[in-house]
Amino acid sequence: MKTVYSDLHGLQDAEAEFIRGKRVPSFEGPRRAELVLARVKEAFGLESVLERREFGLQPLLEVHDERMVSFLSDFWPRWSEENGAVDAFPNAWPPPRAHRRQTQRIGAELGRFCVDMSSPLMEGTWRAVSAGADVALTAQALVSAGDRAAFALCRPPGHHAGRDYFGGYCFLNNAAIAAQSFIDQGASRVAVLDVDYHHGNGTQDIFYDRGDVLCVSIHADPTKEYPYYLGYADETGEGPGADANCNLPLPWGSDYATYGEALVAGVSRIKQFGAEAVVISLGVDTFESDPISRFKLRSDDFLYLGKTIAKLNLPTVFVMEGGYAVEAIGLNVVNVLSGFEN
Ligand code: SP5
Ligand code: ZN
Repeated sequence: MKTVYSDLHGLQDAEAEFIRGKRVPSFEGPRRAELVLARVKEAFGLESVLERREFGLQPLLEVHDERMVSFLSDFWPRWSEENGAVDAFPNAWPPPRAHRRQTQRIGAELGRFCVDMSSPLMEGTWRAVSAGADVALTAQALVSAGDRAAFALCRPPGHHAGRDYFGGYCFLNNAAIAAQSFIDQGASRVAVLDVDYHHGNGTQDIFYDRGDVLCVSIHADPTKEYPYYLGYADETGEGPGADANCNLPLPWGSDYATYGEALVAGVSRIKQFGAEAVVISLGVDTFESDPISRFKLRSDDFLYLGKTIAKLNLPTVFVMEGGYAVEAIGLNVVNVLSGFEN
């Protein structure tokens, strides 16, 4: 399997995030992708890694609000002129029923789009995240040109980014952008299977009222875990998207015995739906030693995860999402991909 990678991800390099009132070193950083890349090269060979091609803004605007995309691309000069070269966190958010009229303060506008305190904007954010979207689109293009599968080694991740908001370390929804691209190339039904520990709230948000993209997410119970406000089993889609959303929340402490059952259920939903291609939001933060998560998957379990996904027998784009146990992230990702291939 080919892997698509761009080192521009390194421009998103947050020093810190805020967890339970404390400023702590960011769990999401460049080392994650570097370590995955190193393992991929060992497992699949140096020549299996390709640079991204550039696709421009249009594919981003198919799934994201134009105002958010231009906010992200134009943010830094305005912010740094006012505040200096300091990572940008919001400190105000519009309450429910607030006015939509634009303020004259960049920090106040930031709170309209940024939903939490884990995802600072910095000088290189736009270049990093637009390169990440191109990585996903390049992998999608390989698959649409006939490769059975490809791995988009995206960083930062994307599945928490909705149509017009970002957060959870995510800015542009790489998996949604790839899924939409299959549709734009003529597929009538596509599925996104999100195996990250956290609910793929952004992806769900983007496709919730659409019947052409089925979203299936297996994740920790949102009553206890980020993203909290979405990810419940009774969210099944609306309008033309009725019954095209499937959430499979699992309790803290779930191991592969429990996880594997949900995975088989999710995979059979995708078969039933009649998807012509699948995009996997590949987070490995379900790993037992993940520092911010509470599932109990072992490294070998990721082989089975990959094997089960392969049973779909569909053109498959893997898109990197979470996973913060950096010492094992490369092994866990490569296990999914190898399990899929063998
Ligand atoms: C893509 C992705 O995996 N994003 C995850 C964002 C999670 N942000 C909230 C983290 C809350 C951590 N709470 C538990 C801390 C244990 N020390
Ligand atoms: Zn996650």
